[in-house]
Amino acid sequence: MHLSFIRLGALYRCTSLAILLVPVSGGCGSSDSGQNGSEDLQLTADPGVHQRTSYAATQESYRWMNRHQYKSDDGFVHAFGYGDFNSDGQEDALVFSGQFLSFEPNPARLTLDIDNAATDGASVFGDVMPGGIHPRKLLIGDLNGDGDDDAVLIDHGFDSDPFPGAPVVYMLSDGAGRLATVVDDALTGFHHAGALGDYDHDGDLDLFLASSPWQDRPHVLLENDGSGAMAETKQLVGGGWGANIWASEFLDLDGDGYLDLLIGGSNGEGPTRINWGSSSGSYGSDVLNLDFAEYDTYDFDAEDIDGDGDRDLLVTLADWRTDQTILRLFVNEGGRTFSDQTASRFDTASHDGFWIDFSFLKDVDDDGDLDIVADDWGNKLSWINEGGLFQKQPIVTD
Ligand SMILES: [Ca+2]
Ligand SMILES: [Ca+2]
Ligand SMILES: [Ca+2]
Ligand SMILES: [Ca+2]
Repeated sequence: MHLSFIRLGALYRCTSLAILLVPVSGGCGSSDSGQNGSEDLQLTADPGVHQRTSYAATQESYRWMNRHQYKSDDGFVHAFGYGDFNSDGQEDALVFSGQFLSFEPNPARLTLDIDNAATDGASVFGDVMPGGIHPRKLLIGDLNGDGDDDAVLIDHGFDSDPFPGAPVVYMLSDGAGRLATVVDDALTGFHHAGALGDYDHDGDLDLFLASSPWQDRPHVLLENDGSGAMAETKQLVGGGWGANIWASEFLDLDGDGYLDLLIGGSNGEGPTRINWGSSSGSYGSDVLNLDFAEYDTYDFDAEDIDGDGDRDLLVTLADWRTDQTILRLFVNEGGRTFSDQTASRFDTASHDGFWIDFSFLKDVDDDGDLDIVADDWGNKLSWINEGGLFQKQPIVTD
């Protein structure tokens, strides 16, 4: 059963090309100043900017764990992440579960030192755990620049009419091994996706927050003041994308030193879109659209899969009618062109279990190349990379 099935918002469709994808310039939202509130920051290219993202933090720290052990029998887990939240040098796991059609916040679970003692970490929050109503994604990164991991909860709230939304919840380190919870009620909305990245190259992590334009809550870019406090910019991403966004990541896909912003939703309402970053620090004037027909886009991953030094793109899709997952692999051919090599690199590029909320590219069999791993409702699902061909493995049940 889909957790988020509404499809509201304006139709917003641009030119889409399949198979061999070529650059699209000046497409949708072709005006890059004025009307969409874009900034003109005159940034210098930064080869390290890709690493200052929640995508990179998640990719680096991801490991398989049955996150569903932290939910109740009638609940679910999408929002989870790994980091060192109490500053002791050991990896911790922070998990937000939820319950269907609930209005009540569900307390998070923090497990400290998951490799050794695996103790409950409520004390890190002063024994008052932050909660989520329908948590969708947890963003990890150092928001306040003290070297300790912080987190941002993306939550869409009660999943039925009138979709009252949920606030953004920040969890910020205090430098002494504790996290302070900051609930931003002003940013209440149907938040299904978000991403952290230093889009303005000033060294701190900024926030892209997908919201609910059909409730007059636009998707927004927020700028960090360096302390973890976020202020809305006037930039409307993608020239005012009017539909829901189910997936978003900041990452440098073309490797030019500017963060690109990848967004996707219900592809019947609009294409999945790569908003190319530039020295202006704004998004929407230069895009590459990916047409996935009627599928929904749930996740993006970008790593060097073919070993030629550039980032290739894995898109995780779902057929909302059947819950079938469909993977699509686009190999980077340089010059912002990509070839769809799904057919030649997968034995089976689909999955018929529970829909996959997030995929991860990790070397799970320690042979030096990247495999694909995902979660099917607490069961491990993987595609092992054998010489460039991804071979689907039987599900592993804990
Ligand atoms: Ca911090
Ligand atoms: Ca910044
Ligand atoms: Ca880029
Ligand atoms: Ca590559």
